Amino acid sequence: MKVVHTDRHRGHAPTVETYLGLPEPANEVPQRAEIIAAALTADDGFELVEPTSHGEAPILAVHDAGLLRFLAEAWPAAESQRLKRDFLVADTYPVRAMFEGMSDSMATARPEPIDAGGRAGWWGLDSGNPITAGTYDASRAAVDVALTTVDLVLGGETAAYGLCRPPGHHAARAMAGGYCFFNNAAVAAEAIVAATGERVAILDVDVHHGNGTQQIFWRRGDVFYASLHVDPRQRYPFFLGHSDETGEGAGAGENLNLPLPEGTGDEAYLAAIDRALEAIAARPGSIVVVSLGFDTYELDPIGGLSVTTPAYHEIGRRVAALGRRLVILQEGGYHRPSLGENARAWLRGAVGRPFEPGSWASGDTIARR
Ligand code: OKP
Ligand code: ZN
Repeated sequence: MKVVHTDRHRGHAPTVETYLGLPEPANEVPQRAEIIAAALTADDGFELVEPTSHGEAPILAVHDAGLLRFLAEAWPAAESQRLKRDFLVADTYPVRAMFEGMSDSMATARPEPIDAGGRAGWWGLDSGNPITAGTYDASRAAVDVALTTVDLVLGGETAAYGLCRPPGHHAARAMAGGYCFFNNAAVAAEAIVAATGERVAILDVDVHHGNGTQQIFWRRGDVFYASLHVDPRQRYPFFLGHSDETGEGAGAGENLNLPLPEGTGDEAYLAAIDRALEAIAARPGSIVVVSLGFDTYELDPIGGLSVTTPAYHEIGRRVAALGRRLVILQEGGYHRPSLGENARAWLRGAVGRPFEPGSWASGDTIARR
């Protein structure tokens, strides 16, 4: 299987994120992608290739031009304001209740702030998403990784894997958040629709609900979004991801949320995967975009579910058994010692190779139960 990867992700290198107002070690760090790339390099079934540049147009097909402009300008603007810190997070967010009773245009057509902290609130969802000096370039590279993975599959590969970093599924049309800046999977799905005229399904198996992907395709009948995730009342992004969110307009019935209670293990998770796969199989189309997260893992520090390494192999196998071509794009996964093995297991399952667990860097054996 071809693996699209570039060192440009390293530009986004936060060391700290804020959580409930206090600094903590960052979760979404360069080492995540390095560990996965190393594990796949060591397995001779994978071939690493560099992405090619695809420009701004495919991004602007799903994102507001203002978001792109903000992300390009955020760091230089923070520097010229002489903010003495090595990352930017918002000061103030335009929360709905601020505009209660006022017409919609009061919330949507106020002038964009000039101050970096206000502007980050205008374009951002949460205070745990640091923007650093290299964030914009790394985020553009992640989109190029996703689009190059699409090119490989449109060019005839049955499945290809894009090692996107930073991830993308929390980024909405006009909003960054949750370690995400551009929605790599949404850009990919849109590019597939544009190139093929076919319907596309997105299967999101990151532990968090992909609120951004849901939002982008909410009224679209040509892109089906199915997501398995921990109950949003218990985890980020908190305000979307419930099972009664099914889409509207042309997209009515084309959004499937399968929230799972904290602690859910392999058996119930695999049953939910089958529900999502049945829904995809019932719809036309020959390509599935997978938003692949390993933060469902039993030891993930922020996840909350309890999926194991052998289950990842089985999930990859079942997804491939759809008989559709797969554009597999990396989202989250924060238990770094297991990331390489979990990626190998999933991707080997997806190409019909046997589960052959290696060992983690830590030497832990829990993955082999
Ligand atoms: C991104 B993706 C942890 C706070 C976590 C944001 C989580 C974003 C996850 N202390 N806040 O879906 O893996
Ligand atoms: Zn996640």
